[in-house]
Amino acid sequence: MKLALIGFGQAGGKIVDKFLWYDQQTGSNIVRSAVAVNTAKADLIGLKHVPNENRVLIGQSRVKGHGVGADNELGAEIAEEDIDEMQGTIDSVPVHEIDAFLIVAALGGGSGSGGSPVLAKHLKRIYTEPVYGLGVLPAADEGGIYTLNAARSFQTFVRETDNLLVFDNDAWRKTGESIEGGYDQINEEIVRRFGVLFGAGEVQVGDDVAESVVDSSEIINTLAGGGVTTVGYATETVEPRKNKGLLSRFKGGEQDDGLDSANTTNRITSLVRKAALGRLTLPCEIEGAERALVVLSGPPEHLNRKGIERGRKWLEEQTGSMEVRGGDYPLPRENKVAAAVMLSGVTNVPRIKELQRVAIEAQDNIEEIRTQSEGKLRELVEDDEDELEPLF
Ligand SMILES: Nc1nc2c(ncn2[C@@H]2O[C@H](COP(=O)(O)OP(=O)(O)OP(=O)(O)O)[C@@H](O)[C@H]2O)c(=O)[nH]1
Ligand SMILES: [Mg+2]
Repeated sequence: MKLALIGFGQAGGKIVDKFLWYDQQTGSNIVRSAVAVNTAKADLIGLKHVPNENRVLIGQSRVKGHGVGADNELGAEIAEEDIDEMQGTIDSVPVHEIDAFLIVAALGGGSGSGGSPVLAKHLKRIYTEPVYGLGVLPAADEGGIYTLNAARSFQTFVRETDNLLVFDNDAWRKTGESIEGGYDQINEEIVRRFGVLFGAGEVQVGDDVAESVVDSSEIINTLAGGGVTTVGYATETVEPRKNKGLLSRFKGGEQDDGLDSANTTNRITSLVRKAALGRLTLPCEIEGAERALVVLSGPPEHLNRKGIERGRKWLEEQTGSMEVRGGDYPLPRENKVAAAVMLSGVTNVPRIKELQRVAIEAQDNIEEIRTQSEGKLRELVEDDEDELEPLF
């Protein structure tokens, strides 16, 4: 399907930049337009692929191009004030050519965390196309303020979007590696997972004929109804037909694909299991997910309807949902088969409960410390007031 991507804040901008890179690499053709919005000038300059004219600096009169320093209330205020500046650039998006908007932001900071729910609300008022969010949660050890920002933004962003796709930095940190150095890899993981899904709905009629190609309407219907979405992914390397053909000809063997269909079916079902039970973009219990979509990508001779059908049935049993869709995404030149599983409307998410608990604790602490220090400052300064005259 075709998307208008809007990256809000530093992480949002970097991830959108990476989506453009992914599009170039794979020819997946999902990004119809890409916009980056930020209060920090340096972050916008640092982008590589987002066109210059689509980089929008907001809040200049308030923060002089230096970011909002993780103050997401300020981020939200600035977004409200400068909504026309953003809209001015979004006006250049050929809306009749897109299937949806996708606003990408990290929820732990300030600009994207505060601004993206404001932008989502605005876009939903103006356009009939769905407005989705892709929200990145902070790692658990980033501290109280990031957690508090994320919990407040999450709550609002879910409400203001047609669906919120979530990626949890905490689940993806590699041990022993600084998260800073790891962001590039994490961002690649993000665009690969969501890219395969959105790319699936972009197969052209007349492309290598698939058994049951996923259409963008199936992605939209899986996301419809709102809530929170998580994505699983698993791959296995296979031998592409070209090499196989050469090899078998060399050996004087059979000329057809020579693939055992039972093997193909088994491989597909086991990949679907691995994808759904392995690490999800937002770890959660898959039982109770309202809707799901299974996409199998890879060389067409390694895909079959029976495998997808079995994987789909298995997912129905596991989630208890009656709305599990499935299909192919043929990629003739790939040397791997991949299963991407999108679980929408998940509700059993311990990580979100924990995030909210820590956020409430942080909020109470911040309030208490503020009251205490006001008292202490008064003690420090006013103790002398009997004996000293203030200057004015
Ligand atoms: N996945 C991912 N997360 C990132 C990246 N950079 C920062 N983060 C996370 O994003 C959060 C900070 O959000 P930023 O996007 O830097 O904040 P911002 O929207 O620019 O807001 P301000 O800097 O406060 O103006 C932290 O929780 C980080 O963990 C990135 O490249 N990838
Ligand atoms: Mg920033």
